[in-house]
Amino acid sequence: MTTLPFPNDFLWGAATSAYQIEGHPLADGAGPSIWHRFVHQPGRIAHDDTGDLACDHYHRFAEDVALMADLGLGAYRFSIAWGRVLPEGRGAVNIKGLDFYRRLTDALLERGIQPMITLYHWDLPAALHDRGGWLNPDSPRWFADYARLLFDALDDRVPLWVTLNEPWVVSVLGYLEGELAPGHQDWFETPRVAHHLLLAHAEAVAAYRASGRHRIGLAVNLEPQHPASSSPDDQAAAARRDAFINRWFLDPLLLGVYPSELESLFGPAWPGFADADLKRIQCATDFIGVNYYSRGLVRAAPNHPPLNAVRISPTYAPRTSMDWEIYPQGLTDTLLWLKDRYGNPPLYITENGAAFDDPSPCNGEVSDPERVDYLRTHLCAAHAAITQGIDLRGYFAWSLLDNFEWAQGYAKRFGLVQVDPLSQKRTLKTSARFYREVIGGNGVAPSPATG
Ligand code: GBH
Repeated sequence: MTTLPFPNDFLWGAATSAYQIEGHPLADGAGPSIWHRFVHQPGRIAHDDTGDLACDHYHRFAEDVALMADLGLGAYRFSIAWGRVLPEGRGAVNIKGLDFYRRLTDALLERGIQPMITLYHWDLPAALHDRGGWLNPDSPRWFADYARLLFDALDDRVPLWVTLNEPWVVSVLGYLEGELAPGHQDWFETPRVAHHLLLAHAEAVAAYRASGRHRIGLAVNLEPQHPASSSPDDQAAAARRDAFINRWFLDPLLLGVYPSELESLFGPAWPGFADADLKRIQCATDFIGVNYYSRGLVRAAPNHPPLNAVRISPTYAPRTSMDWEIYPQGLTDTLLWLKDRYGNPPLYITENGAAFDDPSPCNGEVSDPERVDYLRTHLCAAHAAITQGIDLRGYFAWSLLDNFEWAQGYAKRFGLVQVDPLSQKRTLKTSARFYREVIGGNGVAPSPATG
């Protein structure tokens, strides 16, 4: 069986985020986040699950770093809870919170695992939300000040930084659909939040250029949008959704303009933005982080403003337990699209993975053949894009651990490692062993080896 080889210095990693794994969100003087508030509102989260304990990573990080070393990871992407470090979001520093991330970073480095730090994975300090949060025009400066603090504390040891995770999700699922914190449903707020997030990214990059010695980028969720039929209405709906999801943040960042479709979609809710802001936003980002899970199959839906389009679930196709279609070709297409549209930027796949209903452990292992298959086919898809000239530097599986899957709580499981939410016991899944082999061989076999 031939193995598809990856580039020599390719970085193999896994990813998590603070609120999803750490637990103890108020420990050691931390300030509450909008997520802490949100999960404690009844009915927001499936089964009213919370991140109060999550994977107890705050206390078990050493054990988890040992697991990472056991898998042979070369890198680990984690996020910092802003409110642990700055309980009020700005002002006084909480040294105990900062120390947690210092100890985690040092534990990784001792095992030869490169840290990739995400500064913002959705857990805005509640104190800042009370001042308007991302709607406040000062929010980019708050973020840059927080970022500078972390650069000063950790840049000597951290080679890769991500400013924001999925600003589209923050803007649209947090402020338009209300499925995620802070749970607003307001067309007028959404483009303003998006704009402040872009400025926040730009301000943090500018701060990094003044003192940072390594590389900084942005992580975006990308999903090709395909029409559900050949009808012109469905085709137009898919094109609208492509501008809305895939180009909203990358066009201004890399081309200096918002997609023109957005203004017509939002109509009176689109505020129009100063040229000076757009100049500032078009900043030299060192890499783009790609979070890829699936594609969208789109149908025109006149009664669904602002997009007048809905995503349908293709019942004939294989899907994960999130009901997302398994569509590896979309990863190849997405990576090639980035190369063609934006001039071959350096890329990392900062998230890729799947939720399945895993069985209980048997003989000390959890059998998850569907996840193995998902990883294998998506790694092959990434490899196909590499052979066509994209500049892919690394791959981070989502996720290291079964964790708190936001609005879905603990019911949806993305981990390479199973975590029993009661006993906190960690058990490797077959996919973890599969991934260890991929890392060890720096390559992937296109189909299961036989004999
Ligand atoms: C990621 O976001 C998160 O970064 C991570 O924290 C999370 O645990 C992980 O995925 C798994 O969910 O067609 O309008 O319904 C998820 C990115 C963006 C993927 C929205 C699904 C559907 C858009 N998601 N997308 S829509």
